Amino acid sequence: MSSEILPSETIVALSGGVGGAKLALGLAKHLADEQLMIIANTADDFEHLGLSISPDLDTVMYTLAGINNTEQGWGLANESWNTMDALEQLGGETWFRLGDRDLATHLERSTRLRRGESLSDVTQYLCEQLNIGCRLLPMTDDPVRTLVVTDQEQLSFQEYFVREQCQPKVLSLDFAGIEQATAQAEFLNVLESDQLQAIIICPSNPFVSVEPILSLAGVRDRMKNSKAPVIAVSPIVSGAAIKGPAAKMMRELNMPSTVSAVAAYYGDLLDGFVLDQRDQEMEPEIAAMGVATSVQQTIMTSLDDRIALAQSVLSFAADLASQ
Ligand code: FO1
Repeated sequence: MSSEILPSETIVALSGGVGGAKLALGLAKHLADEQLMIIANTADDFEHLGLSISPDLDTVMYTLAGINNTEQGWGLANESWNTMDALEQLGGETWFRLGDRDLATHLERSTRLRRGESLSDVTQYLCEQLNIGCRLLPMTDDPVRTLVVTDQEQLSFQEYFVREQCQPKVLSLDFAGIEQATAQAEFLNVLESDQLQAIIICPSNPFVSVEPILSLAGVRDRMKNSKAPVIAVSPIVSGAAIKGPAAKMMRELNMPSTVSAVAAYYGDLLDGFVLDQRDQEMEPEIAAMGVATSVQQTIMTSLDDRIALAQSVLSFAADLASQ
């Protein structure tokens, strides 16, 4: 088995927030900066308190910079909440918690976007300031917004996720703006590149974190046509999401909350699927879909776990590429 990745070869990782960011960090520890391109979902983005908030981009960015809040899973470590406290006293909106230091990111992003810079340029600028070497890009520079149609009302993603704590029953999901949006140009180019070594779908929510990226015009076709293997890492372990509402959403969308249902959801896009040791009994079912499988320890508690899973995924990709 060869896990050797040549310097000129590129790995693309598609990521949502927390789970994706963990694997992205593991990949960054193995690869040279120029080898790794991380594409973050921006359909969770929203405008709040007059600011442009990009939660998944920021979770990945803070994680790569080593300044993320590991207990919360989002935001910055060593955060203070004076602005939120003061806002509360004034009767302002505080259901979406923006820490004092995190606010600096949203202020700088919003100022630059208002000046006419693209989200890609702003993200690159912020990454440079935080000494992040690999490429982190939004899936698109155009606005795409997830709308959650629930049994009660239609909600923006953050209203559903944070304000309503994922309680309402999900009937369907809609990505407003997806048809008008153009996938990030560098992302589209790399999907057509001979240098592309693997496309890794991180263990992120398939429906709200990965699906918006795949739904951008040209992305799915280029992934299917790429010679590089497409490998997904399951965000579901033993029928439960490692974090977030993926399993609950699956049941509400009339799917069993299993790893094979995740593999079936991605369908013929996949060459390989990484499932957790605890779901080993599902391996034959996934193999029967014509997808190569790799059983790993996928729960990433420590930095060593992130590095080990990334190594396994890269080895799996190298194996599939050599077949
Ligand atoms: N998640 C929460 O559960 N509560 C919050 O108050 C909250 C604030 C927040 C602020 C900035 C940011 O970048 C992310 C934030 N998140 C918060 C996380 C985030 O909204 C979700 O984890 C993602 O959208 C899901 O990937």
